[in-house]
Amino acid sequence: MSDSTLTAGSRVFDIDAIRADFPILQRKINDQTLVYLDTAATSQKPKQVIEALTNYYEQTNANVHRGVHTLSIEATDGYELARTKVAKFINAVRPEEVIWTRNTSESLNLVAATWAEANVGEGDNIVITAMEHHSNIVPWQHLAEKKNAELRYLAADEDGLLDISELDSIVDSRTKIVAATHMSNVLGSINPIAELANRAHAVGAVILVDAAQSVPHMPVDVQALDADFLCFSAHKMLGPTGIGVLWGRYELLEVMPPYMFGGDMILEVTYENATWNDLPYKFEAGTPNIADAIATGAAVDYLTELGMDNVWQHEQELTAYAMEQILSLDSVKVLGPQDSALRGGVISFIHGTIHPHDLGTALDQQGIAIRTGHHCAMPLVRSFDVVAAARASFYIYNTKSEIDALVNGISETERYFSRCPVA
Ligand code: 7TS
Repeated sequence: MSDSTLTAGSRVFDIDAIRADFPILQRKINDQTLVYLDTAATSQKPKQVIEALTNYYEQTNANVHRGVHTLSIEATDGYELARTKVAKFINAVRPEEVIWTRNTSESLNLVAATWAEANVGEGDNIVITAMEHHSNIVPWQHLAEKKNAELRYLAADEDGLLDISELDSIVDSRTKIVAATHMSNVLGSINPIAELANRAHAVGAVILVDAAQSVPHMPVDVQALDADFLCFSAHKMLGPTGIGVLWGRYELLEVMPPYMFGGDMILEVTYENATWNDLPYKFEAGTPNIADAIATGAAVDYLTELGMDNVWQHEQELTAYAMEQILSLDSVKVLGPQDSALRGGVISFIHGTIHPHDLGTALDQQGIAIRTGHHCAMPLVRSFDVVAAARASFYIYNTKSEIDALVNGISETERYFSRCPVA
């Protein structure tokens, strides 16, 4: 398969045309063309998203939900249209179920501080997995301590897949919430959310899905997953930084207390007290991130036009190719499922003799951007008896030639270090 022959249902997945939309891909890093393999940290942005931001500030800029003048009406319409686009993208029942937040971390904290604060009591338990990002661990540790509740973990097996053999005993009648990542940002493993949801609902618990690494890459349908809450960040899916989404089932959001207080989230205020606005505004205190919401709508348009099935297929093919190439290096161990069909486009690896930071720095000299470190999943990375790993992650703009560049870069770095005298 060449890089540009992937066919899409409705249009050709034309990698050259896609790459031409991303101005940053023209940049030289250390005199080499940028090879960007760090989308799991944040994605690059197409000109359509950048233009949505510029257009908004040049043509519309006004506050929302409060003006009768043209600019304010246009800003409000754009802001709400973006919400509707996101709702459709994840198949929400209604747009009011989509709450704008700052990022996945804030969305997770919102649920912990409102729904869980009101529903988790002493002796109850919260179930998460051993492969969570810190954002889906620390809020629960904090809540469990505060409420005298127990934090339980579903383990990962030796292939880096979620071990659900103990699901029925770990999720029990005292479980109030199961909070799990849809796709691990370290292992690439995809978790069986519908199965977790089934068990959670059987014991009267709710399920929260950390979809930071799935919504950008695969079709995600909140109804098909039978989720109760789902969180993601725009910056990992072609959108701007500083904006994210909490989706929740309407009936749950409706009875949840507010997270922050202030303008826009109230219905009526007296000197003595206040009543709360309808959804989604109850959770959107203060002037929201209007420009970035509108640009998130542009990102959703871009992905929708490509088709999420095609995005996923492209990444599956890249991942299969990358796994084959990386595993052919004797010196490298890949964390997580060795079968590329069981993972998304995130490959963390450890080199036998070269520290990840040295590898990352040497690759940067060759224009290749990867992430190194604990990937904000310290307990998981440490369970492999290391404190850091290197990670390459892929998106719509990556090609097989870039994977070749990575593999050659690793070999080149090996040759360089093998020539270094050992002190
Ligand atoms: N959950 C998962 C699964 C993530 O991968 C990340 C970010 C977050 C939550 C937090 O998202 P944020 O937008 O609130 O920061 N993951 C990464 C990463 O893997 N490298 O940098 C950020």
